[in-house]
Amino acid sequence: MDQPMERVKTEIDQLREEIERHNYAYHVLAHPVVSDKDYDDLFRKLLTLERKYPQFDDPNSPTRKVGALVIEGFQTVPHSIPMLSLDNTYNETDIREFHGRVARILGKVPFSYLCELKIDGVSFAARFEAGVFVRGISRGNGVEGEDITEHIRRISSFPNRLRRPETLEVRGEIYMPKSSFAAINEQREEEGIALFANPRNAAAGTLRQLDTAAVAKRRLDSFVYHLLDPMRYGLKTQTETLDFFKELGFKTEPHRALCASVEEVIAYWQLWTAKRHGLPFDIDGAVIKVNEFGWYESLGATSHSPRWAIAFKFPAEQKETRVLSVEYSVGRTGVITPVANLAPVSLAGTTVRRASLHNFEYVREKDIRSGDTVVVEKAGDIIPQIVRSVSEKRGGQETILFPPEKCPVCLGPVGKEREEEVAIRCLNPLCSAKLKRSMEIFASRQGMNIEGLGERWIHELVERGLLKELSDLYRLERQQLLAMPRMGEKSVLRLLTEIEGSKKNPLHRLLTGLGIPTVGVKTAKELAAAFKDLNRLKTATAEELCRLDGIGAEMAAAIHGYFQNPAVQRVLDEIEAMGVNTKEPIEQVSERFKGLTFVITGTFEHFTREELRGLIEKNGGKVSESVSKKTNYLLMGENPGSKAQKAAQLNTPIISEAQWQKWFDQE
Ligand code: 3BD
Repeated sequence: MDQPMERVKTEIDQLREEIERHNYAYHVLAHPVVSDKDYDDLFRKLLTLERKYPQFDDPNSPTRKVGALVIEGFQTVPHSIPMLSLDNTYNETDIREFHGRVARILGKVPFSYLCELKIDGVSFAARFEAGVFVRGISRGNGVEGEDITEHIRRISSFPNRLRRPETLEVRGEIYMPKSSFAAINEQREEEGIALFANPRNAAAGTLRQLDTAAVAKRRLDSFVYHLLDPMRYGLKTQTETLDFFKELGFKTEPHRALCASVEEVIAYWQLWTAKRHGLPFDIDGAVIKVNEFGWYESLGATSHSPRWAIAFKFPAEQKETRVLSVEYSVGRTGVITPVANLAPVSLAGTTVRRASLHNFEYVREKDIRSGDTVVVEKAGDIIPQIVRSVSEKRGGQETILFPPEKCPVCLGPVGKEREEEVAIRCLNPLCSAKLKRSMEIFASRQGMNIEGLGERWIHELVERGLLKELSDLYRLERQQLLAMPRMGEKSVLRLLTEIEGSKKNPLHRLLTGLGIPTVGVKTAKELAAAFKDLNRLKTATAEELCRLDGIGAEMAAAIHGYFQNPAVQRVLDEIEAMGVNTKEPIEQVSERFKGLTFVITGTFEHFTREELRGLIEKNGGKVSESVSKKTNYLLMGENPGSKAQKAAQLNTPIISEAQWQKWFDQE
């Protein structure tokens, strides 16, 4: 390598290392040491360098944590040694029996138990060579699993490079935090897609996706708890192994406890039976392991599980209550969801009053009736679920729930949008419930951020016929608002100012507020940054959309389909006609070209003209179409047109691609 290239490589390596350190501080220690802005700057700098110098590509670069990669299918990989199962118990008697057996076999030697929380996720194996992550495998049938390397790479807290160049294999659990699970299901309910039953299923579903970017988007996380061949690293106990993991940069579950007796083990299990709901992830019990590896051999294993460890599971918390009534609620996309109003019960730390019945398939399968006594449980310990109805307790007053024949809100027609869908929707595009939900999303903080325009006002305005579609918001008049109950001069003025002010929002807020299927804040920002202008985005093909980071084929199709809808096109035209900004402002990174006007001509080896325009504008310069006396530089590529002649006549300085690159290299 020549010297400048070596310098680039060193810079890339240093940036990767620095970003990895920040990732560790943020995702593992939960103690960020830099601001989001500084982190972002480092990340962008690395991205730019990696794009410019693809020869230094590395699949373990921190930039890959967020990069999209669609794999073609799953390869089957054998495990280096089979992944064992664990024996299960649910009560103290069984755990004493387990201890009795261990104590009998070990005789008089002193030993202790290490108690770990049992993460309710999906187990995996990960191999490292000289400190570099090389392969990740799902548990599969324990003997062989599927290659999920690219998925694991995208788990934020997972170390793609260890802090020491060790060659080793670890095993652990991939899980989805409760908060991510709740957010994903909320979105799925809105979209009429089947819900994940619990965080474990959601994690497993995410790992089965060919679009590996889903891992980053759905925020999977991991803990490691097992090392193959620990003696090779001089480790003698599970405690030491977990400390070793920490030193290497792995995330380990922090609530473990070393116990000297079976009484302490039982106390640990009782403690966590009570406290489990306070954790940010699901656990389904504790895993009790003999701490000293030295005793493993004499304890041995059955054909499928070791005799030195056992899973001590929690009973699931369930309660009986009554379905008082069932409401049919209509979402933004028209999906009609039956929701049960329950006699309040306290369950897993909160009072449960309502439970979604999801859809009418679910109601029919479980034969849940209004007035039934039902068993409720919390899925993922957050969302109350009706597990079953207690039909023995029926008194004859219960009513069977049928799918509605018309929309409960607008009385319009209902039906399925696609045959395979379970969701039944209101098909009336003018349904007021849909309009209200759309308005709420439009005005929301992450959307157009119209303060003061909440559920209540939207309800009033829609009921009074003042809002019939999104753009009507910009047609509201002072007199109309003053005629509303509890609306004084001041609040009317404030609301109108907020609405007027929202016209100046950047494009990404408009995109978020439109509630485009699959598009949240992050994707909206991505789309706005890439297309800059709603009119360009509207005409983008699915392939163009797919090329963006974080947008897979499914999302691209959904976004494209949305903009193809004539009703959507009409609403967007109306919004634009009302003077709402549809452009994303250019993000200024420097003022180095302030006051300078460039003209671009010809074709370039390393840049598209759009990219060059972007670079000039970001740095404060202007780009104009034709050369004049006001032109400061002509940026000239191969096969320039007549602009080059004009520049020569006017003595305009001409910059070649090589010179241009030098300008930027010297930074
Ligand atoms: C956890 C085996 C041993 C290494 C075998 C002792 C059964 C799932 O937090 N330790 C843990 C956890 C799981 C474990 C072991 N320690 N095995 C452990 C585990 N802290 N969840 N498991 N597994 C992992 C399983 N998975 C699917 C089907 C059958 N068995």
